[in-house]
Amino acid sequence: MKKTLFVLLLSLLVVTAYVHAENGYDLWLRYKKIEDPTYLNLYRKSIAGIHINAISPTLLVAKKELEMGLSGLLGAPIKEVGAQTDNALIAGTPSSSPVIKSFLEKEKIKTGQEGFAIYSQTINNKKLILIAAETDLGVLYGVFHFLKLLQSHQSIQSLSTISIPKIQRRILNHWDNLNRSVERGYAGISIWNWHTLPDYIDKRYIDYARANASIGINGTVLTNVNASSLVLTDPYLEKVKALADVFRPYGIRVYLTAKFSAPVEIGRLKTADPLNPEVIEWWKHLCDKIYKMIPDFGGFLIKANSEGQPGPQGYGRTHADGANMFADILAPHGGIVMWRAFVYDARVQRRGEHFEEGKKDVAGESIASADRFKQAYLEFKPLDGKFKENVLIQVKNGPIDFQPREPFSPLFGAMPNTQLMAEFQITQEYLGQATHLVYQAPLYKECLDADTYAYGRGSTVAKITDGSLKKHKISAIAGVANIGNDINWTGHLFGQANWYAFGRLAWDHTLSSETIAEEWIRQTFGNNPKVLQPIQQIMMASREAAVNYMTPLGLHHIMGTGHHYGPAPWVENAGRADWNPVYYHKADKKGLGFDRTATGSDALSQYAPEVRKQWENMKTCNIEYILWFHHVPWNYTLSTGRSLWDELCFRYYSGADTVKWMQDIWTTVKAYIDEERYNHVRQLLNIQHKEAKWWRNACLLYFQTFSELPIPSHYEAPDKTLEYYKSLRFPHAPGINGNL
Ligand code: BDP
Repeated sequence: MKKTLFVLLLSLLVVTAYVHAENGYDLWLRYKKIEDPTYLNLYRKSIAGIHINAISPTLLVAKKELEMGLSGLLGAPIKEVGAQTDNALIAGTPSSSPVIKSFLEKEKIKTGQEGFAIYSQTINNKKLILIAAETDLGVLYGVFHFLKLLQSHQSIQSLSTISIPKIQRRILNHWDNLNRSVERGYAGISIWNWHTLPDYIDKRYIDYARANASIGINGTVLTNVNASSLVLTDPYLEKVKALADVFRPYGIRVYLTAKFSAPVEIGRLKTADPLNPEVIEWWKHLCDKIYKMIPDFGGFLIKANSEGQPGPQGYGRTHADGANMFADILAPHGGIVMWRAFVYDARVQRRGEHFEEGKKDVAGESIASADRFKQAYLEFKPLDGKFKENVLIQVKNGPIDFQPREPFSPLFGAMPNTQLMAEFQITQEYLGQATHLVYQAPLYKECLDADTYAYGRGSTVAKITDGSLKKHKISAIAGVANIGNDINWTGHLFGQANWYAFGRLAWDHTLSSETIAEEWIRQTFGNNPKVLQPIQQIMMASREAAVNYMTPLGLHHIMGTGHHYGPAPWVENAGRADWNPVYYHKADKKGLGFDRTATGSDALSQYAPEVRKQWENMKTCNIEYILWFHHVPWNYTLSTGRSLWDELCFRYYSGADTVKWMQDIWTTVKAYIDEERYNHVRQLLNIQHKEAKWWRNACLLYFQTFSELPIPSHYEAPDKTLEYYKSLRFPHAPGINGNL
């Protein structure tokens, strides 16, 4: 008897532990049984069973997902029913289902290549829910949308939704190396286990595909932009093919990074000159091979003549020559070239060289007016209109490098005859890496909604990226992934929200950050308002807080060298002038900030007159960008009524205080979520608060050596000296090659 009781108790314990164990692996696709009886009964009543004629691999995975999702959410296995059953849920395309066919025809609904329609219909006196699309992939997207409605307690009574993505290619960029280290990755090692591929298909690959499909991501670049040509060799292509086969039913195409020097490195040619016939032939042969193995291969992402990567300029050719060579080869296969505009090499002096008045750099620009900010525009604008139809120029959101806040890159408004795609960073290289909670939708939106004025008012970065302004043929958007093999995928649980937000905005850039946060929270933590509201508040405040405790008022690039972890505004000895924080903040006795007006580097001249006009005047320049464009005197009175120095103190302190507030708010959700995830976030918020104060103290003490002004006495004084902060070293900080 005792023994039975013990076994019973033990199994109960195991079950409870299982039920409550939430390590984050399931992402936003948790499909837990709906607890609220009102919704549970309503949904059970409205869905008698499902009807999907799974005639293709994509419809099959859609069916499986629906079965898994509904069984989980409704707490009982879902039945398959006939199409004539009252309350049947029917999902399909015109080829898989006559009901769907006549519905789409009757309603004249067009869903295109990837869109879907979800409608409540009464047909022959039977109430039906239809998930209809012209393509199988549209059905899969519709299924995920429908499951989201249930997970987030939405009404499914009178459905009439049509959803079509605004951007065609919604792509993750993995900066993953073949040795499984991840450049700027903070969530473990790469999820691609190259060693066991192609024979071993990790369940993660499938769950990765499900997660991406659920938010509409339809492409993945598997390898680092700092590329290895090895991935283009036969054994690796076999592995790439295995992944492509896994992802195909989920509508995800595989892309690779192509190292420009591959013909020399693995092809034994003497040159990689893009105009050399042998080189062209070599790439052509390679691409023929790839497409035989992977017929839907997406194409190449290329980082060339940037940060030491080889490129066409090494052969006296232009970016256009390089990109077009690939374009011609990929075109017959339907592939595209994503050519990155992240370049800043040519015109900045190396260490030991000095600015010399009148000296000209390679492009004829005076070196004294050099500014890394201007480089991409200077190199790419002259090439506008010179790229082939299947080339996209991939432009980082800002002109420098994924800083906590950047103005939009001037290139977005400068190339009317070129397809431009925006690149965002999901991984938080400069945003606290994987220990800070920073919800990035507001950052993405700030850029996407920015008006370039290039083609009149309303020429937003979003409309340039989605191709609608200039009626471009191909549109795309990229996000640098924050995914690794950590159990919860992203290191910080809230990193998942950034992956989610990128996908949602790639699908529909008009969604608000609040809406996306709400969707994510409901699916990730449940629908209790006592969870939803506080977490949404935390998320919405988090990005501005990070800007304030790291780089307020337009400061940028003042982080530690190499690993980019923590503050180091004092660094002045890095290998290139423009790797040094001092190059960017230009603090001196007079003031702070980079003069990019006509009296300075004149980078502002790269923007449309409307934008330039606003930002070139210290009085009208948004305070958030002021130090991006002006060298502001310490005692200058800003629009807030405070002097620059006082405002700087105010922002640094309020940034760190906001993190304290986030910690307090987080404690209020304790009773309503599982212990595991509660404690995970609680501990990381402690780190974030500690590091926010570190940033604040180190930066203020350093800038104080120039301003010579006191930190107002009502603030808590820094508890360490500037020397202490300067002495800190982090040789094993994660995210740089070799540091796994
Ligand atoms: C910078 C990263 C570096 C990347 C580079 C890039 O520090 O690791 O290789 O961007 O985008 O942000 O190519």
